[in-house]
Amino acid sequence: MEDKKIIFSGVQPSGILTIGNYLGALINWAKFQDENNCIFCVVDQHAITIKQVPAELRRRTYETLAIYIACGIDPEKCTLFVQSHVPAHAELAWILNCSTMFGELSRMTQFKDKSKRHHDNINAGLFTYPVLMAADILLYQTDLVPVGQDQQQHIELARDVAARFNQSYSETFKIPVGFIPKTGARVMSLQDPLKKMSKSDENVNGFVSLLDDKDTIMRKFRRAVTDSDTCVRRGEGKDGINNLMSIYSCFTGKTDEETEKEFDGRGYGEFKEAVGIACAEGLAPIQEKFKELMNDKAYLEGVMRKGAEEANRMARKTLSKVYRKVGFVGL
Ligand code: AQP
Repeated sequence: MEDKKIIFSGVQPSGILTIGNYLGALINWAKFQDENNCIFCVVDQHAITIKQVPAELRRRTYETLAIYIACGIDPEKCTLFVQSHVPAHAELAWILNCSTMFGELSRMTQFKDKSKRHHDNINAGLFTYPVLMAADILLYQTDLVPVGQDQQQHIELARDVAARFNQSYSETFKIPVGFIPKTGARVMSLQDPLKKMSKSDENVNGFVSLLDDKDTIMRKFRRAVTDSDTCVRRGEGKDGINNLMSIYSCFTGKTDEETEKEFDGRGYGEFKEAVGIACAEGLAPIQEKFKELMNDKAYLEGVMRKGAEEANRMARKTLSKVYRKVGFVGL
């Protein structure tokens, strides 16, 4: 049992999860759950770095948890919890803030992107977001963090901060490693294939939400921005088609060669149709399970409660070690 690896990851309840969140992160989480100690969190404290409507945040927290379970993450095998139910995250983040340099945080591309997108609300939380994320990961002595490509820089920061803390105060944190999938690590917007697909994109045609119905999914793929070529083949400058080919591969398991052969002599229109169908079929069972779960709030709250107890126990252990190391008086 002792050689089981600890896996930690989370998603912000800042919108309905997209196929980017699913293919970049969630789809891999379930693969780890039989062999490892998996801890998956709904990171509501991260979500408020961008303005949220409180009632929507509350609803989306339930929805995100329900989506985790609907995607096959089993609460009997994993610890599933909500970040704000475990105060140690915010507490450790404060300590780590004091071991993180302003310059390091200034280099984070997500901060730069989000401050551009939300220029009227460049708050300190948005700036220190990666420190809270480091706390999330380090509290559980995590070995592996399955995330999409966009989080790689934040994982690097978590590693640097952990190593620095260990060096200053003696061995305290395990140094985590990021797990980034080969396909699906960076699903791009359907409207701007140079931009990452994001659940909070103001252009709803840019993303496919996990809860979109079949007609909506088909419409979004039909409208997907491509290029003036007609040949379904990967290539430079064919970002839209490259993206659709990755999505198709994730949902069907087909290689690029197989896809190119399948659509040889057929146009983009037919290919978009096929991607839409594959996606809608892949999401249908998740949507069905999701609906069932959302009708049983008591069950979801039971999962949250049990998860919070387990997570609090693990997190407290690391936090008290940290408090001792930095010289806080324990009573
Ligand atoms: N487009 C994507 N392709 C692959 N993976 C992605 N992830 C997000 N977008 C893509 C992965 O999903 C996990 C959870 O992300 P998050 O919600 O914590 O934050 P995010 O990366 O900022 O995701 P969004 O959808 O872009 O959220 P908003 O719009 O609220 O900022 C992470 O593992 C992430 O890599």
